[in-house]
Formats: sequence, structure tokens, C-alpha cells
Amino acid sequence: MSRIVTVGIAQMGPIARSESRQDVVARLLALMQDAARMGCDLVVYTEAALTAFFPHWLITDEEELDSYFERAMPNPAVQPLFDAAARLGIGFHLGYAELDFSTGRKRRFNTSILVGKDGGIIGKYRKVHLPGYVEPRPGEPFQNLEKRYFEVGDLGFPVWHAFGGRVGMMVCNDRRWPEAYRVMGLQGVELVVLGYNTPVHNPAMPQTDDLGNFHNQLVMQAGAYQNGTFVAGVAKAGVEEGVDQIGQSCVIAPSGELMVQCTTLGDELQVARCDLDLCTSYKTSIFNFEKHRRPEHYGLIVERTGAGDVLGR
Ligand code: CDT
Repeated sequence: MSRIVTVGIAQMGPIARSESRQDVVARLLALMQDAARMGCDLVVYTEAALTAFFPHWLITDEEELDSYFERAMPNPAVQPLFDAAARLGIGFHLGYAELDFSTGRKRRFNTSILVGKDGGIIGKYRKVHLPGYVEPRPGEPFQNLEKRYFEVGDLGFPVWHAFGGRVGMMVCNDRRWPEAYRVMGLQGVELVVLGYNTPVHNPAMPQTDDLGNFHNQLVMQAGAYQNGTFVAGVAKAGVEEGVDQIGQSCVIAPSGELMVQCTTLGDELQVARCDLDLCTSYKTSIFNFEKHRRPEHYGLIVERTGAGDVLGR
């Protein structure tokens, strides 16, 4: 028996600062319609897919900053996506900047949601690993102000029963951290979906500029293989407001092999048929955590007592 989930990766080209939500949603809808025509069960959009990636510049006016955030999901501007999903019978993953008032104070998160084929929200994730810094760095060609604009996500790395399997989300920089995959791997994840805005140039580490695409694939291939899961990673690519971003959106199999990859730096859809049962062979053999993983021997000190160190399990 096989459990096939047909996944469309919907890479986006640059979004201009001046582009309206309606214009962006029209681009996302075109990709969704293509995905439905190609038989996709799920279309994966990128990180902060509704606007230009605003952490790349300093915004001091609160109202202007708020204009990049969504106060509710869905909302009138994105409702057409939810309606189309239900009409076409296709799920989607969407990254967006979230303004949250549920605790009585304004909080900002770099968020993503998973939406089912009925147009209903299945789950929400808030980015944990925020790169960059709080204070702007004058003289740099662009900023990386995620630590200024977002709080660290407070929802952990859950895994949802969805699309006939177990699906988890991460956002951009999370994909560089093995813990993110492993926490989901321990919950039996079979498909990780994520979006990214990754500049070609890293002002803090320019010596790695030639390695951006390599590192992008390296981390997702390792995460997929070591946890026996598919990974679908989707870029916002091309030169956006002067910032050149990598593309190479792709789907990785649990073997660590590349299944499909985008070849442009613009709006582009690629499709991969993911047989979730392939995960099982990895999860029950080489990466059978129950049988072979030995955290009690890793030497992780969780407590220092007079009698000696207590190692974590
Ligand atoms: N959006 C995001 O998290 N971007 C970061 C840039 C870090 S600089 C290498 C990323 O990890 O891709």
C-alpha cells in the first residue's frame, strides 16, 4: 500500500514594497490553480508570503510596521485563498507576519499555518529561531531585524495528523537547526513544510556567500534523512527591494535525495509525488529511535548535584 501526497512547491519571485495584498494574493492564487490542475493535494507557499521581507529595512513608524502584519487569519485580503482551496479541494501552507492580541498585549510573530482541503486551518506554528539583531547596523547593504520585529515563537514544533500522514512546519532559519527536525522526528513527522527568505549575501559572514545554495540543501537533506521524513522548502527568490535572495525551492525524500527543484528566481511551481510510506522504512530500520537512539549516553548534563552530574534522557 502507498500513501501518496502530491505536494506543490510554490516559489515566489520578489514582492515590491508597493505591491498590495490583493496583487500578491492574485499571484498566490495563480500558483494554487496550477497546483490543482497538476493534481496537488497541498501547495506550499513561502515565509512571510504576503509582503516584501520587511526585516531587511528599519521601520520606526509603528503604523507602517503594523501594515506588514495580519491581525486575523483568514482576513478579507486572503479569504480568496481559503475559498479557492475549498473549491479546488487543495490544502496549503502559508507564511505570514502575525499580530496577536490574545494575551492582552501586542505581540508579533513570524508565523505559518497549515490549511486543509476544506479551507479550514489545521494548525499554526510560530518561528522559534530568529536570526539577525535588534539594533540596526548602519553601513550594511540591508538589515536583518527579525529579532527587533518578532518575538520567539511560543507554540513549540507540533506535528499534525493531516493529508493522510504526519505534517510539521518550520520557518526559514529553523531549517538550519537539527533540533527542529528532531523534535518533530520524535513525533513521527513524515512531511515538514517550510518557507524561506535567504539573502545571497550575509554581511556578517561574507566568506559563505558562495555557499548559500549548498547550505540550504545540506540542512534540509540532512534533516530529512536523519528523521525519515519528506521536506518541502520554498523560497522567496530573486532581487527584492535591492536584496538578492536564493531560490532552489525543493522537495527532499526521506532518503535525503532531491526529488524536484525550482530552476528560476521567480514565481514557479514544481510538483513531487511523496509516498509517505517511504518514511516507514527509515523510521523502522536505521532511524528506529526506540531501538537505536541513546540519549541517556549523550553526556547531556541536566543537573549538577553533590553526588555527581545527572545526565539527561
Ligand atoms: N528569514 C530567515 O530566517 N533568513 C535567514 C538568513 C540568515 S543569514 C544566513 C536564513 O537562515 O536563511
